[in-house]
Amino acid sequence: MKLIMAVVQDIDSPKLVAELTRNNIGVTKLSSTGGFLQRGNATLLMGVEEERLDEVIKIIEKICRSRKHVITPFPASPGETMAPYPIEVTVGGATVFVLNVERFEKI
Ligand code: 2BA
Ligand code: 2BA
Repeated sequence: MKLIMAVVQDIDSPKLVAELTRNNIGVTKLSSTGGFLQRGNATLLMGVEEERLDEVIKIIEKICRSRKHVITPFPASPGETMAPYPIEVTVGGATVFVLNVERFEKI
């Protein structure tokens, strides 16, 4: 068994959870925050049999889109005189980790 951890954009998560559930793939959604943008995103945990791994990755690819965000950084310190200027950041569709599961129990 494998544990897939996927960090996805909030906006894609309801559709992704629905599609995974429709395909009988167990999923748990955690609310998370990206370290760089400090904005809410979603981390999905999916425990799946190894033979369904590619199927799950394909579903994630189908639903999750990369998007550009323009952010205006705050000044680094209160005394900072330089005006912060907007920068464009591309947030990927999903950041996916696949881990081996040593033991899986439902109690
Ligand atoms: P939920 O996904 O909200 O599922 C609650 C219960 O609904 C499940 O209990 C199961 O009895 C049923 N259920 C889930 N998906 C179903 C489906 N496609 N068709 C019919 N019935 C379905 P549990 O199996 O004890 O799971 C409890 C919670 O544990 C789940 O909440 C989910 O958050 C998590 N979970 C279970 N299996 C998982 C897995 N393989 N990967 C990640 N999280 C899992
Ligand atoms: P954030 O950390 O809020 O990052 C959002 C996007 O900002 C990133 O998109 C990337 O394009 C950009 N970015 C991140 N750190 C940067 C930096 N130091 N300098 C310039 N630009 C930077 P993604 O790479 O697609 O990541 C989306 C979200 O996935 C991240 O949100 C984070 O929550 C998670 N993530 C990405 N890589 C990760 C990793 N190696 N471990 C854990 N979580 C990760």
